Amino acid sequence: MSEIVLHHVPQSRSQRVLWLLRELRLEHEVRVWPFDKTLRSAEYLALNPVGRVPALEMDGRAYWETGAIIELLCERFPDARLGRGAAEAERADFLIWLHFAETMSQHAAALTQQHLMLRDAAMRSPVVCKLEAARVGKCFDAVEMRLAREGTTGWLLAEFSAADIAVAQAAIMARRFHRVGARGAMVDWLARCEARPAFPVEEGLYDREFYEVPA
Ligand SMILES: N[C@@H](CCC(=O)N[C@@H](CS)C(=O)NCC(=O)O)C(=O)O
Repeated sequence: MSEIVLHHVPQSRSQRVLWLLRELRLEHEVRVWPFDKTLRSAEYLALNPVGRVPALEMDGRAYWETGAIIELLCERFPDARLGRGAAEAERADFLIWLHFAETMSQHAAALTQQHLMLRDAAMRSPVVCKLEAARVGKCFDAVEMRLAREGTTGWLLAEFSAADIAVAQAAIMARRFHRVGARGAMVDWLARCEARPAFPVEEGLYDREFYEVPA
């Protein structure tokens, strides 16, 4: 058995950790969980006490929270240069963008709940869907501004890093609810991210490319 085990739901935030493990070329096992109450089973709560993915088993213990797992993996395997250490000039930007992924994901998660989890249309709120989708758009604007900055190399930092992994995966979830549209630098960056050999192409959670705000 592999010493690193990722507990995963395809197309969810745990896709970020899977992508990072692949970029780091670490041997790992993936255990896929259904996106349902199974995540609240005693077996799973022992890995993540709030019953969310990802959870990562490593060093004989379980870690949770995507941002924390990404930081830990980058620090544990620094040769890959996917993180930025405390003494590095890019440290602050690395942390800001890595954790900004969660800001974007919160909107994508709210929209996923509205469009996919609330199966009865009467339970959905068009107002919430519209507001959350608009907030995704503001997040996309911030990414576009960063990627189109002067002297850009086409990545969030000077070179590809785990910040690109985190934000790109969040954007890949979020673009099902707000189109990236004419944000040209972001379109090119997403294409570059998805073309990386380590990018895990997945299906499972979403059944549509795009979810319109319900009428
Ligand atoms: N901040 C947490 C959020 C984890 C999270 O909410 N993951 C979602 C999938 S993207 C989940 O497991 N949802 C299941 C649920 O809410 O029941 C992290 O980044 O790990």
